Amino acid sequence: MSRLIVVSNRVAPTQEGRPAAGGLAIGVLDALKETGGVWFGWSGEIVSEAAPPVIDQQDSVTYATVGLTKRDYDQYYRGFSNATLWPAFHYRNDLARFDRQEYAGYLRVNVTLAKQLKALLEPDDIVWVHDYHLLPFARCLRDIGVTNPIGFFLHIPFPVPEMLRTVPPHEELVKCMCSYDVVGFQTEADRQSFVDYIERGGHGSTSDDGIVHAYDRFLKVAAYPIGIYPDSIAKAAAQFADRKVVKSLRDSMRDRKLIMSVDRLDYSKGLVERFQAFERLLQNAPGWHGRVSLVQIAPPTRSDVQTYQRIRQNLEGEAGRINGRFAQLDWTPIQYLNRKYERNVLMALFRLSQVGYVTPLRDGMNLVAKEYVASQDPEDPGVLVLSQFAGAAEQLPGALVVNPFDLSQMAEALERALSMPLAERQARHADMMGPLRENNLSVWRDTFLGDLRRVANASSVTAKAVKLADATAGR
Ligand code: ADQ
Repeated sequence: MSRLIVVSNRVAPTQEGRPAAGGLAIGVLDALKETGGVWFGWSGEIVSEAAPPVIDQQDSVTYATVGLTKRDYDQYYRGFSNATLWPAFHYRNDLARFDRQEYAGYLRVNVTLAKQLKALLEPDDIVWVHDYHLLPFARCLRDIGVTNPIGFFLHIPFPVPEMLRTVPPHEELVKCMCSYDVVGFQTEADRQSFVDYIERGGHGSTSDDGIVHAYDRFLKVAAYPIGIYPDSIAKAAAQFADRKVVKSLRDSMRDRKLIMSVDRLDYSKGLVERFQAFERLLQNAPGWHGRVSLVQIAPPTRSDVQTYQRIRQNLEGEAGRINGRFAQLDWTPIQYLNRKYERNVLMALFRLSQVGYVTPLRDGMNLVAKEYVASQDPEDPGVLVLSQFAGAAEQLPGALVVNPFDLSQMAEALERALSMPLAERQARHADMMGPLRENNLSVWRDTFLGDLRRVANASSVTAKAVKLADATAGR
């Protein structure tokens, strides 16, 4: 089988800082180990001048990492990726800024990385590129003569055309995306947005089986919702129940109910609205005073991007205000913890809680929602309150789905979750575990790579392309 080459902004993507045992890293690593291959990307380090990749061979997997100069980091990562694309793709164009120099830096880094990767490529390798930092990467590889099959998976939402058009180089970016052979999105809605942009803008057409013909290219475009390994999460959640931090939270709760939220500290996660909806619950239902607490775990990320400093201040302000309004000597309504926890400990904390409160304003998938469900004790499961704007909402039919812009609805859902009878909780949990098992992380990876390999084997895409081309030419 041909080697797999994985390209992502960070190698073994960390939630900024330390190696993640997170879903993506595990899923991709398994595939790399199976076929052998290379994981290529930024090391996370800032260097004084650009240098060739550092190679670290571990069994069949080669890690090839490069540093970024301060200028590259500022323009490519902190600038265009995280201050333009991230907010706009999460429908926060009010927070997005565009700077031509930063965009030039984004393209420059993509070109440099592509050149560095080319030196490591063998003729029958297949290349799998991840996320918004690398939208133009295939185009950069094609420009220097690389003809290997290249696939792309976008982990964040793809916005509707009107929103995408707020990013000034939108057309160049979409054109670049058409240099891939397979483009994957988290949800049907994201796929539809991409296709709408192409079709309504008159840039191309789509066939029924998801082959897009645009800018003289044929590519397969589909939704590949990312999954988790629910059974290993369930096992870890049970095994880590007697860790000190888990026990001490359990002891401190006594017979109080626990609502649990875990996110990176990011404005897309809807944290302020979430606190305010909890406040509304306490305001409308005084019977819950002293009987329920919200624990929010949210370690800071991208803290050198200005909007991220503001969200932290906002959130701390809100937690303080709400606690000031309702706290009693022996009860703090909101515990806001600004730090990371070991992954398995988080799963045990999920299992301890009666409600998983996951209400992003916009999210590609949101793995926390899936992890919360998988962590539950099937005999006595907690209830998931989930935003309709998380990709996960398409797949978790047993959740109480809410609109995170409607504080009253969220407060009502919390109350319903806190009071839900056991039989209903069990039924809802079972409804979600089935789809989580059927669409686990291996399915995500294998479906995507299966499609990409079909392209490699002179494939259905090529055949389709010829057919489509014939049809277009009226033959
Ligand atoms: P994220 O925006 O980071 O990911 P999410 O999908 O929820 O969001 O993944 C976060 C991961 O980090 C989870 O596995 C979670 O357990 C872990 N995590 C969160 N807070 C933590 C903490 N305090 N300590 C330790 N671990 C923590 C992006 C997209 C998502 C998409 C994923 C995967 O924004 O929409 O679901 O990629 O494709």
